[in-house]
Order: sequence, then C-alpha cells, then structure tokens
Amino acid sequence: MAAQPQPLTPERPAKKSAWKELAAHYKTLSKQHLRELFAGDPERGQRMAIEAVGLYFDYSKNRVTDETMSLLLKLAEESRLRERIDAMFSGQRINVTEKRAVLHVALRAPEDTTILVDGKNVVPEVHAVLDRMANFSNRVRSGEWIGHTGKRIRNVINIGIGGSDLGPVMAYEALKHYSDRSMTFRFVSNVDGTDFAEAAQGLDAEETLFIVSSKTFTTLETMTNAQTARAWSLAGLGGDEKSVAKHFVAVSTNAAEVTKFGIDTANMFGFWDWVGGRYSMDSAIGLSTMIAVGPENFHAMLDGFHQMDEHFRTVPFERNLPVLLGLLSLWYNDFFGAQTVAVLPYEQYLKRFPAYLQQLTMESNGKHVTLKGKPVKHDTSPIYWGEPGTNGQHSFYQLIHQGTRLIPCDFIAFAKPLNQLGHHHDILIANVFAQTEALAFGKTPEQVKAEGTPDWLVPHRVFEGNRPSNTILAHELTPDTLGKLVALYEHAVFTQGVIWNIDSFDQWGVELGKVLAQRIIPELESPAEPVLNHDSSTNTLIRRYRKHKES
Ligand code: G6Q
Repeated sequence: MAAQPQPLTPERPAKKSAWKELAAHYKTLSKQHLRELFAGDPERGQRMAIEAVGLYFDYSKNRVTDETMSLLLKLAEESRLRERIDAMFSGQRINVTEKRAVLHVALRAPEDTTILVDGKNVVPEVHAVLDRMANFSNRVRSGEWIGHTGKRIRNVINIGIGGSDLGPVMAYEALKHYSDRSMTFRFVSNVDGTDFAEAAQGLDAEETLFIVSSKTFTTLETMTNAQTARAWSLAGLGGDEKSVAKHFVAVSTNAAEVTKFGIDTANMFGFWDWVGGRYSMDSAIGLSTMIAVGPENFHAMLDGFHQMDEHFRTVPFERNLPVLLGLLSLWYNDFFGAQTVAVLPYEQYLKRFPAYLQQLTMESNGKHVTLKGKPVKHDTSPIYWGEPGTNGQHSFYQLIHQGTRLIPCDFIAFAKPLNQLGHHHDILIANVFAQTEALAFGKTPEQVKAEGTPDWLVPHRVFEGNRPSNTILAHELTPDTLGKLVALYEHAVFTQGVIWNIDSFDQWGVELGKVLAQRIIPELESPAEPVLNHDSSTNTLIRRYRKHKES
C-alpha cells in the first residue's frame, strides 16, 4: 500500500509561537473598544484598508491593532502558507485523504499556462471543454439547437445537488441581469418530488433542455430527479426514446454512467477529479450559467477568478485579500470563541451567495482531525449564514447589535446599482455604512440619556458596539466581480485550512449521507412487513410511516 502522504505542516497550530502570542495578546486586546482604537489612531480607517483587483477591503472595524495583524501574519508564515499555496497551484496532491490534486485554479488559467498533473498539462483540456461549452451554449441561445419536435429550446433545467447545484443557482441569480431574458432557467436539487414538480410546472417538454450535472453520476437525489425528468420529457414528446439526445445533456466525470442513462457522450461535458464539487461552478458544472449569460460573460467571470488567483498567489500576505479575510475570521473563531460569521450582501442579485458560501466554507473546513488524523485542539470552521441587506436588518440584526454573542460580519456592497431606480441605491448603501458604524461604535448610556430617554429605558436602548465587521466594496456586480468574490472566499477558506492543518478538500461527512438512506428505502417500500434492526426510535418511525402510507 502506498505510504500516507506526509502533511507539510505536521505541527499543531496551537503549538506555534504566533498562536501562543496571539492567545496572550487577546487578553489585553479584548478589553479594548473599537471606539478607543479609532480615537487613538485617526488614520486607522485608511490604513486598515486595501484595494486590489478592483475590490476595496476595509478591515479597520475589526478588533485588531497593528500588533494583532502582524501576529496573525506571523501565524500564516509559521504555518508555511506560502509553501502550501505553491503546492496547490503546482498540482501537488494536497487533498491527502483522497490523494488528489486541488486545481480549481486551473479552471480559470489562461490558455498559455502550464499546470501539470502527473506530468500532463491540464490547461489545454480545460480550454477544450470551455470551447465545447461555448459552442453548445451559442447553439442553444441562437436557436440552432432544436428540440426533438423542431422547436427551439426556451427552458433549461439544471439537475444536480450540493456542488453541482449551489454554484449554478448562485451564479444564475447573481448574473441574472446579464442573462437572456427570453429563456427560463430553473434548478432542481432536492429529492423531495416537489422540487421537480415545481421546476417543471408550466413548461413545455418540447422546449425544455435538462442538464444533468453530477461529478459521479451516481448521486441518489440527482439520479432520481434525472429519471423523473426523463419520464416527464418522454411523456411530453410522445415517448420517442430518440428525443433524449436532444433534450438531455450531462456534465460529469463518469462517461460510463452517462452512457447507461442514455445520454450520448457527444453531449457530455467533462471535468476532472481534481475539481471538488464545491469548487466547480467555473467548470462544465457552470454550463447553465454559460447558456444564461453567454460565453463572453462566462469568460469574463473566469478572468475575475484568475485575477484573484494571481493576487493570492503572488502578493505579500499583508496586502493579500484572501489571506487577511481568512486570518481575521480565524482570529474571532479561535481566540474570541465566535461561533459564526454573517455574510451580508447588500445586493439583491447575491441572495444565494450566503447559501453558496455555507457549502464552500463549512464543507471545506468543518473538520475534526488534522492532516495526520489527530483530533484538532482548536475550533475549525465557523458557521456561515446570512441574508441580503436590508432585509436582515428587520429581523436577525437585533441579535448582532444587542445580543450576547459576538458575530463578525462581512458586508458586501457595490457602488453602482444594476437597476437605477430613484434614490434606492443611496438608501441601500447608506444602510451598509450605518450598520457597520453602529456595530463598531454603538451608543453609550450617556448618548441615550441625552436623547431624553427615561432612565428605566436606557439599558434597553444602549448599544455596546465593539462588534466587528469587514466591508467589501466593489464598483458594480459584473461577471468579473463575481469571479473575484468567489475566489476571494475560496482562498480565505484555503488560508484557514492551512493554519488549522486540516484537509479542506475532502468531505467524508457528505459521503456518509450518500449511503445512509439506502438501507432504509427498501424498508419503507417493501410490500411485506420488513424485519427492522434499527434502534427503537427508528424502528417506530419506520412503522408509523408505513401505516401513514397505507391510509
Ligand atoms: C462538494 C461535495 C458535494 C457534491 C454533491 C454532488 O464538494 O462533494 O456537495 O458536489 O454531493 O455530487 P455529484 O456531483 O457527484 O452528484
């Protein structure tokens, strides 16, 4: 058996000197209020902000000093982050438990780049697939690709789950402004039949194309939905099996299973085992995105990704956006004990961005053992959550402002609106700035009293402040900016994974889910009463469900 690959940083993070220094530093720093930090440092708002690849990143409203930042950067150095970045970009098998290279960066590498996996340059293959995708997308968009009965395709339904769904949905919603409005795009992920039923609702099978997106092409939910789609499509097309070739295409790494399903491999768009599901929205998994916005916009998005990749790969850590974003969130997670991070895009088109980030961050860094398989002695990924502003302000922001938990927030905003309506945008952006200001500085009892508030009400109206946030400000939500934003978080996740010394690229917890239900399905469906060997709770629930089914 091949020897287990040796991690590059065998040491536990907590044993690093920077970690110990940060722990000591936390004791004094945590007593300081952002009000004092700003008052004592008039340049703070300018100094603790950087602009790179078109993103302005203001981290001054974090509970950090220059000393904190240099200790965090020292931690990155001691974790040999630079070496690990180089290892990823050069195609080393840094996904140690699956013994795979991790090369989503190759998906957006320009054509003349060389990235070797087992001695073979993978970039030409990437571009070959992109060219095929562009050709296909153009044919669908122009009406040249026609359905079985000669009608043009007006509806596209992507069937996939997890990484084969969240990226496509998020990107479609994010780039809707750039999409072909004469076409309808829908996404089916859940095995709950309602998802398919609602997606197909009102659509004409003659005008509907299904993209079955599954890296493995064995995922229970996707295969169940794909079979249902096949039956639905056939029913609407007079049952002619030949129609499948015109109404189904596949995105997968598994040609054998695609063929078994009845999709011609000529209509299959491939990718590679070095692309993780949650890192695949810019691979062929993005086919629905490309059909929606066109190849040119898709390439602009790839270019945005690539600009951030190059920034991450080459720029010194103290000016490196993903490194800083990753370190700041680690600071709260591991030293302040913060459990969560709120991602708050003030951009309606980014409404699915928090859901997308939940998978990216938590599936990557929700790990309990180190690269060597030893239990970690520190917290790994925080819980990511969020909603677009200003909606969240009228619900959960109460807890962020006045609750008992520390919730670091990432505010994301764009200077230029995509839909200029009256002065909506000034109001929107005023809210971003007001929120971060209020979170940082709060409102003292003296200020509340000065407003004429009766004494008994004062405590209720006090805002402690000292609640940290980042502000990411970009010019406009374009395909290129979207690529940069996604790559920003991808590499922030990478930075954290390196410091935590975990494998950010496997997902054994998800694999378990893929097999768990298989045992119970026949017990729910068998006509004869099954012999059940679960615990007493599960056995009772199964029997109760069977009774309901009969009634
Ligand atoms: C992502 C995960 C997971 C995966 C889905 C779908 O990193 O591995 O979310 O994307 O389980 O898998 P398939 O694409 O193989 O259907």
